[in-house]
Amino acid sequence: MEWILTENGYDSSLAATHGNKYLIGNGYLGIRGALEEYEKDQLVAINLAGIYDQVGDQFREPVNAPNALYTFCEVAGERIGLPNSEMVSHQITLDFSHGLFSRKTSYPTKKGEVTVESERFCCMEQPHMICMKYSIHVSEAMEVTLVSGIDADVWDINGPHLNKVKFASSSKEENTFELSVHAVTTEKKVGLHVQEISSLRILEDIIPDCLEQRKKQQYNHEVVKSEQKVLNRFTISLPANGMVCLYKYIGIYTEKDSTSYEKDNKEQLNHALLQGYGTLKNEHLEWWRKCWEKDMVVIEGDEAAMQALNYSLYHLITIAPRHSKSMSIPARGLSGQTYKGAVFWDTEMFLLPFYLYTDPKVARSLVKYRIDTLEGARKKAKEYGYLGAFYAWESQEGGHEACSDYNVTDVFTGRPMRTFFRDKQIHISAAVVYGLMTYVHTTRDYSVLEEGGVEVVLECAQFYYSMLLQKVPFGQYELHDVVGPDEYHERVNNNFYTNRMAKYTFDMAVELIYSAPKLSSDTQNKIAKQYGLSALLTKFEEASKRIFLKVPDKYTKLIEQFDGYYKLKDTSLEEVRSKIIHPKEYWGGAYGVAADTKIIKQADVVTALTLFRDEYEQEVLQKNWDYYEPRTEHGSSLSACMYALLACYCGNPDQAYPFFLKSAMADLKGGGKEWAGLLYIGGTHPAAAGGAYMTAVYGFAGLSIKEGSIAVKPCLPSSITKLSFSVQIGGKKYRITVTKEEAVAVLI
Ligand code: IFM
Repeated sequence: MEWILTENGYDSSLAATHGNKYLIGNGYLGIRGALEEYEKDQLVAINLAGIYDQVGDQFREPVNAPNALYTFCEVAGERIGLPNSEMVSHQITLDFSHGLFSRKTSYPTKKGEVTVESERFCCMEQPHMICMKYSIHVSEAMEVTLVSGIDADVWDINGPHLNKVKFASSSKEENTFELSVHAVTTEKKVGLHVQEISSLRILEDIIPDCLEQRKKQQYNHEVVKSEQKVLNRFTISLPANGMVCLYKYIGIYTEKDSTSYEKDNKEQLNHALLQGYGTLKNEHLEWWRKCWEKDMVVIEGDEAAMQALNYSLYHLITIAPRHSKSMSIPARGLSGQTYKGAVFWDTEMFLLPFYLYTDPKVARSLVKYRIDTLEGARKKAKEYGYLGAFYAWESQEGGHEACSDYNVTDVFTGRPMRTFFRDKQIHISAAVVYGLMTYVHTTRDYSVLEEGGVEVVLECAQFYYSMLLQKVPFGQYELHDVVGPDEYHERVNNNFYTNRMAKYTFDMAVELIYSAPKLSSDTQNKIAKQYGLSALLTKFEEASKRIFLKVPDKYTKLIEQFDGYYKLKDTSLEEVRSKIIHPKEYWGGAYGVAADTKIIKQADVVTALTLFRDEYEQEVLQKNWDYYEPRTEHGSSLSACMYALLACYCGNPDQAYPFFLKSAMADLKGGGKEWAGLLYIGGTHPAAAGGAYMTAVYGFAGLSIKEGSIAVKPCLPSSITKLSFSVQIGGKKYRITVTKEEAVAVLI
């Protein structure tokens, strides 16, 4: 099985898009699909997971490591490379079945044709390692200079983050060279070490059938250092049809990885050199082969859907924090610094299922991240005058809230706009509980509850309890002044989704209090001491019963998104779009084009109905789908999959299909919103990828788990004749096979 994405020809305006689409990564780092000669203007990034830095009062964001892939060539003293040189052909390729990026570019020069080829991969087994092969082939005899090293002048949105940059260089044995850079971040002075060992090979006369001739390697070598770069320059006289090839082994470590990080880095590279490029590549390919054997979703009858879905899974696999026991995934994966590298509700509500079913250790790490950041959530609740835990809307390491009160810049005035994502999107805490309890119910790994999970649930329930308002005439509990998933309507009362998720949180807290006797005596004592459990139980049971949930209208079967939604202007999406003055203007906020209309940003009521479908008649699900879909902009990549899922739950897989494809193709096709006001929000879309997976598994295969037993029910769209995949549930592995007529789950 081989899945290859290819782009022929060159268009410099696509550098940002290709950076995302051709991304490779291994969870520790992500490398944008940028060319080796690119510099920061072309958004080159080796984005590091979980290392954040703030410069002055700018947004805090993840750090991009010095770029050790930096390589180009010179002919007759002239630099050759894109975007500046004329070329005869150019191709980039992502083999996403094996996590391999490659490129091939031919340039006409005065001396003859020069062809540059490269291949790179991030080692999956050794997350600190990147390998690259770079070659220059010449058609005629000529002198070429291959320049390669480390560029510390990296792309930052709110940088620069790298300080005290120190370079070192040395020659190892024959034809092998070492370069390194050490830098520290601005805010927390975290040390970062990037090292490369490169090995040069000159191949002459490479006409087919000739054996590689390893003659004495003839070249001049010098090291050039500038303030921001350290480079090896190799000047070689190549005969016609000659080729020079550089193998680079790149290691990246930070002080957060180990106390002896520089030493560890050196050691892994020395070992890599002994193994050699071929061995490392084979190990890498084997890792992917095994991974697909386990995780591929096989779709018969619809090749495009199969490719798009597995491309989405490729992205989820490349950003999984397998190297950590407590780490989550940013909303834009490891594709750069957009959205401040922050973790949103995307993780729990959209990404988690894929990891739960394919790699529960990763799912545990995502859940543990929330447990370990409870302190940050407690602080945030206190800051707003509430009890319990209010998780960060945009969470960085330690639960640090990265979302500012002025998160968007107005395109018209250039002034910061007051936004309410940070203080009003309270549904985030319920998402954390949803993720944690889904993990527990699916894996039956109760150890996370012992390790702080119980506190997370109780504190989130406390938070909602402390926010409840009691309506005098009816005694119902309400949640006012919130922002639901539809961010275009701010500060609303009784958002249906939010209230339902708060109720869910109370229910989970009640469930845990009742099952407390099953926990270890240490945990029981700890929580009994910290919380008056019986008083909490009474409060939460009461809250769950009395929280106000809008009910479907008797005649229309519709559920109002929030109080007063029906009074808004009922206009069309086209009409709202026609009011836009600036292509990057923000649709929400005080003056947003959607704010006074019924046009919503993303699935809201539909998300709630998807999650709690069993509580409603099918007619309610369908009527709400029909009502809200034409009023949804799908301005967030999280939206389409919820419509796809609900359509499946209504028994309409063909209605679901285009929404499924939209999610699965979010990064293949691009075209998503790249700007919110003047804030760049481009990058990859893991939540859409996770949503596509959810649609296949929960929607088309109808997988559900109730009290530990699994059920499947076929709901395939016309184009798909058969669907099969494996899942791990409760420590057991199942192979699910779905045809139009039947769905079966077999224990494997
Ligand atoms: O979490 C989402 C939010 O719901 C809509 N805007 C983008 C965020 C990150 O994906």
